[in-house]
Amino acid sequence: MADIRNIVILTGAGISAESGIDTFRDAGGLWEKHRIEDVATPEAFARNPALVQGFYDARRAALATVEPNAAHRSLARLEAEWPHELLLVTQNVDDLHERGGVQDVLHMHGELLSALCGACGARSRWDGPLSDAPACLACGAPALRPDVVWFGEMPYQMRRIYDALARADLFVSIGTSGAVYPAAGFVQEAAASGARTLELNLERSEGSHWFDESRQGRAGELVPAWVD
Ligand code: BJW
Repeated sequence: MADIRNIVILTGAGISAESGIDTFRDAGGLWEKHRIEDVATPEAFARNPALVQGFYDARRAALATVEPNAAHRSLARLEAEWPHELLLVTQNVDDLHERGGVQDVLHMHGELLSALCGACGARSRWDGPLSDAPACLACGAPALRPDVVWFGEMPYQMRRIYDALARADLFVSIGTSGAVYPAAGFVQEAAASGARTLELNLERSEGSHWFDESRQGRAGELVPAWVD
């Protein structure tokens, strides 16, 4: 790593799997139990808000029962010790990176423990059931929605992410299937800027061929081994 200064790390559901959080596309994953069109689009929320809120409320409740794992803690150690620029971008809506000790996490697909005002866009921390959420503190609109990025919506902080990818010397993707854009395209962005690219995943992802190197295994083992 002697010639590396700027690092961008992208994480996905696989990094939280060993903590006991369901991934989306693995066998038994969330998209086997729920149809995307029923729970993860703005149209689904407009059609049946109670169903969508119930889906997210169950995942919020489950979050309180799990703990960060060795992979989350290793990234916290790397962040604390890395002397140059490091941006951790997660597609995950859980808070396990923060609870594992990472100071600065960019949640590009939003956060379970946050509510979003559909009227004015204000975001507020809310860890209770969404049906009990108060009116928006900023504009008074009564109905808040999950603060997550659904299909067809713009992920958060794309400018900051693309700027970091343009400066990156190393891009590392951890525990993501590479099935969802724009995150699936970050490896090509980073490579086009001259970064070295590394994938750490249980199996080869859909975009595995774009990486300079791909290591297969559990994040709880691969990530600490890479950080050390
Ligand atoms: C382990 C492990 C262990 C397991 N250790 N590994 C181009 C072509 C076609 C379509 C599109 C396109 N560009 C955009 C689109 C549309 C769409 C899209 O990508 N569709 C695809 C299905 C093709 N994208 C969007 O709509 C996005 N918005 C958008 O593009 O806006 C326009 C725009 C244009 C230009 C620039 C910027 C924006 C929004 C996407 C929102 C995704 N939302 C979700 C739900 C969030 C809320 C929630 O959590 O409910 O985000 S969907 C779901 O998938 C969730 C995840 O963050 C995301 C990615 O999943 P992830 O993390 O990869 O999980 P899995 O389950 O897929 O994979 C887990 C991996 O871990 C597996 O590989 C396992 O092997 C591995 N693993 N155990 C290590 N122990």
